Amino acid sequence: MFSSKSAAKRRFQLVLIKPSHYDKDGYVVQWVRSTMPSNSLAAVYSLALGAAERQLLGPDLPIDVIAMDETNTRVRPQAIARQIKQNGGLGLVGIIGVQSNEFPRAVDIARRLREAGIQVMIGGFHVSGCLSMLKELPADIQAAQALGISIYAGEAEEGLDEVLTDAARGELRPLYDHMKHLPDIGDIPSPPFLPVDFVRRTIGNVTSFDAGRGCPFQCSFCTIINVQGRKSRYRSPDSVEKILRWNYAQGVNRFFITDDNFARNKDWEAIYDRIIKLREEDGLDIRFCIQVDTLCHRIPNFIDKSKRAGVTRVFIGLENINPANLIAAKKRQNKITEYRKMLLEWKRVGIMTYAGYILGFENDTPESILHDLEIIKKELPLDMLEFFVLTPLPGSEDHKVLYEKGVWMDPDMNKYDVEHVVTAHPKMTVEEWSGIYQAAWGAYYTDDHLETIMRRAYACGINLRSLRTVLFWFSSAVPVEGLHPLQWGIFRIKHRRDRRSGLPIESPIPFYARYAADIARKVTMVAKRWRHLTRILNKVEADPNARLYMDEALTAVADEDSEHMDLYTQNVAARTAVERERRVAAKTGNGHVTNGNVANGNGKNGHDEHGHDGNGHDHAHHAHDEPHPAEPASPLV
Ligand code: B12
Ligand code: SF4
Repeated sequence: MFSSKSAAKRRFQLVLIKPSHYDKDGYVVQWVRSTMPSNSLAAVYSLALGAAERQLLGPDLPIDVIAMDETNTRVRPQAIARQIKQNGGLGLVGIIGVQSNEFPRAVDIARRLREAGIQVMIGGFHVSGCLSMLKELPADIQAAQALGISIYAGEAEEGLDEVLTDAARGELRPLYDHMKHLPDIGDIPSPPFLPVDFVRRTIGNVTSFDAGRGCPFQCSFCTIINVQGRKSRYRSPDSVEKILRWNYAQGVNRFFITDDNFARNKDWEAIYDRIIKLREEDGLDIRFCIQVDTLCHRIPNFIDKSKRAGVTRVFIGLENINPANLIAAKKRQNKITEYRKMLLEWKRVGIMTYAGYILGFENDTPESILHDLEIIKKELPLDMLEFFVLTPLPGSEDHKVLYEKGVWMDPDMNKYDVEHVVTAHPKMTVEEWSGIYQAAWGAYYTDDHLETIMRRAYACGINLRSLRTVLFWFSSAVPVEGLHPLQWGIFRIKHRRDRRSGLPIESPIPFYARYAADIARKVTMVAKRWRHLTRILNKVEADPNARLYMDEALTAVADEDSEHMDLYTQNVAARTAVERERRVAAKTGNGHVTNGNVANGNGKNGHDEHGHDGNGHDHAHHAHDEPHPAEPASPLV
């Protein structure tokens, strides 16, 4: 628990909690150290500190801001209620950045606070998504309001002051709806920030911030465009510099930029230029992980400037390799004919790639998914692949359509973590769909393929020791913990009494016996997997020819690919997509079929025909992304 506090009699207590969610047994998912600090919490915490510094509630009512992230800190509603009462009884608990899968836990926390007479408000993607897409409030949000929980939809940048003022008068409204007006975040005085003690509860020396919000594309499964809009809103380079310097001054120098698509941040270049100046002229050792789309390589300078700006890892929304699925999901900007070229470009500069892959599009079957994974392993020069179950997340067009048609969707929001099947599929039973999600991890991260990934990386100058950590994390989370890698952490904490409402509190002996057995099993598995990856790493490093490694995936993109590569020939949809791109290429005078047009956003076309062989041997970046020796490396930056 971290608080900004000074002495006075009556003090307004603002407690900000980023909630976790429940595991399959109804216990809170919590770690000694969790994956990374929440930017939603950083954003609201910083705005709240700003309000406290401005003495928003007057000189006689100072504000203490206390933040906690439940993924690494136990939340004790009674202790919070006590603290508010001890400080004069005025306060608000804000439950922050609540995703759909976290909503049941958020309500459980709120219920106990409401019973103690404390004012509580819930904000974040679940409530914002529902308000933006549905005609009426869904039952779970109405039930929360019936408990006296106030709901905040939309962004806090222009609405937090009003909330605090109302809360100080004890007059919170049941609903604050800011969905119609998306605030300008360019130069706000309080951009996202969390103190270093907070960052230390997560892995690595990493914090997160959003350099922008919004994405121009229109994927039907996406919530972001309906909550944050399709127009790019972004922080100024000055504001980004402020965030970086604040963190650098407290010893935090790794950053996850949370923009869902940093390549479509309209000001990406000015932001990069500022970061490059900080690195190259002012000597700040800062590094980044970003998220981009599959056409980012077509934006002039984007990849080269990413490298110079200290990007070490990049998340890419690959989603699927069957064009029929991509078209059905309105993900038209994803062109399979661009995938290899884009991945080779990242390889050329030695940046690790993580691709998201969604399972359960309408043409998917267990067999087709396994078949597609083999193609990916053979033909795409990709490092990490992470799997998601296609989920109608509240806030997405998919959810809205099913909701309005009255199609069954699982009412338990705790399952909307993109790992559970929550609706029906035209070609797979629920068991088949869940089964193939579990099986996909093992099918991609086989021993042979782990070695291939390391060999490709070594040949491209990627630091193998950093890669080992990331491969370990992404290949082990599901088999060891049964959780997606983005939800994993170091050492699972389970509190017997922190169980989902409605489930019984277990007696201590069976609970602790199972907990201890679980820990022993996991520690053994983790040690075994780490040793195994180390053996593969040593084998690759000991091979005198390892730098010369070459395979089909690393081979330069060529016209003939479309005749023999399975990626382009495996089915009618793939062949049609190649034909279409061939026609576009002929019209625009571009040589390769891999030269489709950028559909939207920064859309600068037809550039950058380097013909790299993906084997750039840019060994200058060796050891660059090594973590501090005393710090467990982050799987993200
Ligand atoms: C970074 C990120 C993460 C990070 C960190 C989480 C975080 N919140 O920072 C990590 C990696 C941990 C993560 C994990 C997951 N994530 Co995530 N994540 C994001 C991402 C890309 C950015 C979050 C962010 O910083 N947004 C910017 C902030 C400032 O916006 P915000 O959260 O809406 O907060 C603003 C307002 O809502 C409001 N507000 C919020 N709370 C409150 C409270 C009060 C009192 C008030 C007044 C205002 C207020 O003010 C804030 C400032 O303006 C979002 C997409 C997105 N664009 O937001 C997905 C997103 C939130 N994640 C999503 C999902 C599904 C997941 C995972 C389930 C995926 C997985 N299988 O691993 C896990 C679940 C984690 C868990 N439960 O343990 C979904 C949630 C959709 C939904 N309807 O639930 C999103 C929207 C992406 C998507 N696919 O649609 N995620
Ligand atoms: S590219 Fe990503 S952020 Fe943009 S609409 Fe599609 S899923 Fe959403």
